[in-house]
Amino acid sequence: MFNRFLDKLTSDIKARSGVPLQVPRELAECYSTRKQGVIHSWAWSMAGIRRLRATRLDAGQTLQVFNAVAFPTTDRQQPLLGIDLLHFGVRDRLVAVMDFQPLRQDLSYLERYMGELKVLQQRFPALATGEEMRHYQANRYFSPWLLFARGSVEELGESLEEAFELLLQAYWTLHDAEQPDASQQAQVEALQRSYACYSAEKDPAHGLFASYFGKSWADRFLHEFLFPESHPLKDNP
Ligand code: BLA
Repeated sequence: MFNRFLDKLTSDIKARSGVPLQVPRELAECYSTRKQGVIHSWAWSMAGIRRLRATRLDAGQTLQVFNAVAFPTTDRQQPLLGIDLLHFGVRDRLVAVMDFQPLRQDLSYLERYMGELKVLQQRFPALATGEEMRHYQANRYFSPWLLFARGSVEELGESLEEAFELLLQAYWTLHDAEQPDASQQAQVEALQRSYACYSAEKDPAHGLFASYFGKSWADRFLHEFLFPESHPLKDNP
């Protein structure tokens, strides 16, 4: 059900001359041997974005997922783009999270980057229902204006697609306006690494991946593909 989201993202990446990054074959595509399900992943780099990754999990009526994160080059302090959309078909339950994930929470940072997201939140109240977080802390790498909702396709579906397109557009506008600044590079690198470690630790998807593809695949996917900077043994640029 999220193919149109993936198509929109990839066509934007193409229009911006994104270059595919190599993803190890076993991580790029994996069929479950335990349940009905397949997971596909892609990654690109482009001007000002060192890594933009996307994942589609197709487990039929049980679960559909579209997940994507953009990691800007470290000469940019701009937030990461974070998208996590899930649909549990049997119960018709959508979980939709879309955010400009901030590296810092101080007011000047938020004021500098979150204006357009705030506008989107006001425009799509159905997608910003003040859901409680159970796994993550809301003030760590999530903005106060994230779009986060749980509900049925009928309740959320239409606004979700529209909001996704506008969110992408707003992120590109923010991205194009950003002035690279190499003087903050070490700090941004540390903050992005900390985001990756935190996200890898808290990611509620690990158990789900393990149940479909086994624990060792899930560990590898988490530390090698989703959050390579969280890898305890590798020193990633
Ligand atoms: C929640 N994300 C979830 C849940 C699952 C996933 C199973 C719990 C469902 C629930 O709360 O009802 C699944 N996450 C995935 C999958 C991938 C993944 C399959 O990363 C893999 C590719 N999560 C992100 C990003 C954001 C994010 C980039 O990966 C930011 C927008 C947010 N996911 C996010 C939030 C929740 C969530 C805020 C709710 C968690 C909570 O309640 O604390």
